[in-house]
This record gives sequence, structure tokens and C-alpha cells, in this order.
Amino acid sequence: TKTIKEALEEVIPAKRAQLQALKTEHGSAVLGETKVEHLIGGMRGLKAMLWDASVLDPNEGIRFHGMSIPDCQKALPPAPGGKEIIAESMLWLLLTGKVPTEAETRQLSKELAERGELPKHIEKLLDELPPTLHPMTQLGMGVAALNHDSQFAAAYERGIKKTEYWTYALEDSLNLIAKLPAIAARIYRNVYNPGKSIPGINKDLDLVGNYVNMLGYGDNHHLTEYLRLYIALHGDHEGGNASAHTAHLISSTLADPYISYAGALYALAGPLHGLANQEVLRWQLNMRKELGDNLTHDHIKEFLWKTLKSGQVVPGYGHGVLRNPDPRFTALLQFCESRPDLLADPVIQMVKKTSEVAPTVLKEHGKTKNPHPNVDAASGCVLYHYGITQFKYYTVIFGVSRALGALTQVVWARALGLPIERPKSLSMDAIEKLIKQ
Ligand code: CMX
Repeated sequence: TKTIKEALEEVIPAKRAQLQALKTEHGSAVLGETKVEHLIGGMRGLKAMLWDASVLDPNEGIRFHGMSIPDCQKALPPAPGGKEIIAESMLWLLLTGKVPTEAETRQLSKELAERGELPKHIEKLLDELPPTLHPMTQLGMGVAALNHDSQFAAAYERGIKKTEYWTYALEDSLNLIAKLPAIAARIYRNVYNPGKSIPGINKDLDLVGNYVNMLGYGDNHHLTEYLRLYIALHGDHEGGNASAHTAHLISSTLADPYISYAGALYALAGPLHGLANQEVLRWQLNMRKELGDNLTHDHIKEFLWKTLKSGQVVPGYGHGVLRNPDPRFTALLQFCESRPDLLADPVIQMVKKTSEVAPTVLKEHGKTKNPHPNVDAASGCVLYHYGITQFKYYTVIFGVSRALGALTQVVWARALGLPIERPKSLSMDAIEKLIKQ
């Protein structure tokens, strides 16, 4: 059975050749225009990054190396005894562009489990942090401090050939992905269950199986399956989103994968991006507190208008690129629809009902370009049902996941020798001058 590194080594030459051909034969081909609105509108729609692992179609949603979410659900190997996609099979697909065999998936699980223990200084650092510090701040700190042992940074200092960068970036990236569950679980323990012991890594379990075990919910097969799906689906969402783009930007300076990903986590921690994860449930529970359990569509409409009229955004709705319901939202809702215990839960019913009326209200409100739910609208309610009720923790789970795609890009950017990112900025005066020319 091939290792992930061997599988990657096989596909790199063809990709390098493809890039070289694009550069020499089509380097000056025009893909679109730069307009003033791009500079003042958050670069929305501007085609400005190379990102191979996934592409987001505004209407259809995300495809990973051309595969839709239902394609992935059919083709990617689940955990033994499970049905959902797991982090390892998604990571293999993102990194190599190939669907892994079951044996390859198991081998990657084993490799990650072997790399999963935390160095003592990281445990100590996390244990010293005040439990009142936001879990996302703690996650970023733990991840950044792992660069103490960065093989990429050490090799760069020693002096290595540019063509070898990717091998060290891969080592660090696999170590980081492997250690994220132990960091995230330790934060959960320290903040919410102080004094409770955390089980060690089980070498026979997949990454998320171990994560759920360390969180203290290892006996809940349904939660484990949900988190496997959740973490696989949040893995990558092309390159322009704030977290993935941050990792790419930082690592383009040849900063090591750990500090590059720590930066990504702090972009994820903003309420318009990953923190919407925690905001959605807080907002939905406020709705429940105010209106009770037997909510009608009209009650929800009223609450939506109240939120909008107070000048706030409706968390979990809208998107920078998508213009239809997010297929990740659909996949998570489908998970609920096949389980009667979830369907009977009033919070899940409320989330589902909200998704039935919010698009009409947001359309009438007339501002957002996409009135449909994004993945964050659904992701928290299942966690809540299974007992992970601390919604300040939710974005940490997103942070464990986004490493799959962001670090895939870090490895490929080094394999392809992509340069430091340095777009051109302009002042308003300079823009006016250019317009007049
Ligand atoms: N509720 C109310 N107003 C919204 C809205 C929402 N859910 N989504 C967008 N709008 C508003 C914007 O604030 C903007 O208003 P102004 O013109 O007053 O500034 C206007 O509609 C146009 O925005 P847009 O072009 O449709 O959306 P953007 O690309 O600028 O922003 C996003 C996209 C996701 C930040 C925005 O839709 C939003 O704030 N949604 C709520 C937060 C959320 O769910 N974020 C998670 C996204 C997924 C993720 O990254 O995890």
C-alpha cells in the first residue's frame, strides 16, 4: 500500500508540467478585468489565486477535484463500521486528486494516529491559559507553538533546494493535522470539564474517532459519524475564503505550516466567517427563549425582521460566492433527516423551519445577494443535540477541519514553487488618476 507521500510524489511531476505550460504558453491570457468595485468591494469575484484542490461554483456549490459532495459520499471510504466520509479519505483526495482505496485510507489513519501525541510543552502551554480565553484564541496559540519542532523551518535554516520544500511542508502538515484533535480536545477539557482525564490516542482509530474519544463522547457512534462528515465537508472551500487565503498568504513568505495555519485560525475566528458557527446557535436559542418551542413560520419571520431591523446580519445565511443553498448545509440536514431522534429535537426543527422562511424574508429585505442558508446554519444544532452545548467551542471544530484544505495548498504551493503573494494596492487618488487616463 502506498503512503500519502508516495502517492503525492507520483502526481507532482504532471502538475509541475501543467503549470509550466500555463506559464509559458498562456501567461498573458486574460481571465477577466479588474474593476474599481473589486478594490473597494473585498475583491469579490476577482480571479486572483491558483487553488487546485477545490472549486466553488456559485450555483452548484463546492467540488473537490471535480467531485461533488454526493460523489464523495459514494466514493470515499468511510471508517470501519461507519458510513460517512472521513477526514483521511478527504485529505487523500485533496492532496493527490485521487480517490484512495480502503487500504490507503486505513494506512493514513494509522500514520496520523502515530503522529497524534502532543509535546509536553504544548500541553503545559494550553493548561496555563485562562479558561475564560476564547477557545479559538487558545487553538491558534497551541498551533503556532507547535512550530517549535517545525521540520520545514529547520530544513530552511540548514539550507535546502527549493524543489525539496514540499517534503518538509508535508511532514509538518501531517504532524499538524494529526495533533489538532489532541489540542482541540485539551482546550475543551480545560475550559468545560476541568480535572477530567483525556484518553490517549488509539492507534486503531481514525482521526475523528480519536477526536470524539478525547472530547469524552467516544461511546456516541452517531456523534462520531456526524463529526466525521462535518470535518470532511468543512475541509476545503476553494482558496479565496478568509481562513484558507490567510494560510496561503502567510506560507507564501516561506513561514512554516504551523504559523501559517495559526493565522488562518484567527481569520476563521471572525463572526462573518467561521464564528458564524457559534453565532447561529446563539441566535436560534435566543429566538426559542423569546418565542417558545412551538414556533410557526410567522413567529420566525417576525424574529428575522427584528434581527434585520436592529441592523444585524442573520447568521448562517448569505455567502461571498454561493448563490444557492449550500450543498454542505443540505448534506448535514440530510444526516438529520435519516435519524428520528434528531428530527424530533425542537432545536433542529427550529433550524429547519428557519431555513424554510429566511430566504423569503432576506429576499424582501433586499440586501444580501444570496438569501439561502450556508453550512453554518445547520452545523451547530446536531452538536447541541448530542451534548456539545458550549457553542463558543464550535468554531474550534471548524478549525480542526479547515486544516485539510489549507495545508493541502501549503504543500502544493511549495511543490509548484509558487512565489510570495504581493498584489498591487492603490490609493483613491491613484484610482482617480488611472480612470482619467
Ligand atoms: N443577513 C443580513 N444582511 C446580510 C446577510 C445576512 N445573512 N448577508 C449579507 N447581508 C448584507 C451585507 O451585510 C451587505 O450589506 P451592506 O451593503 O449594508 O454592507 C449586503 O447584504 C450585501 O452583501 P453580499 O454581497 O450579499 O455578501 P458579502 O459577500 O459581502 O458577505 C457574508 C458574505 C457571508 C459575510 C454575509 O452574507 C454575512 O454576513 N452572512 C452572515 C454571517 C455568516 O453566516 N457567515 C458565514 C459564511 C460561511 C463561512 O464563511 O463560514
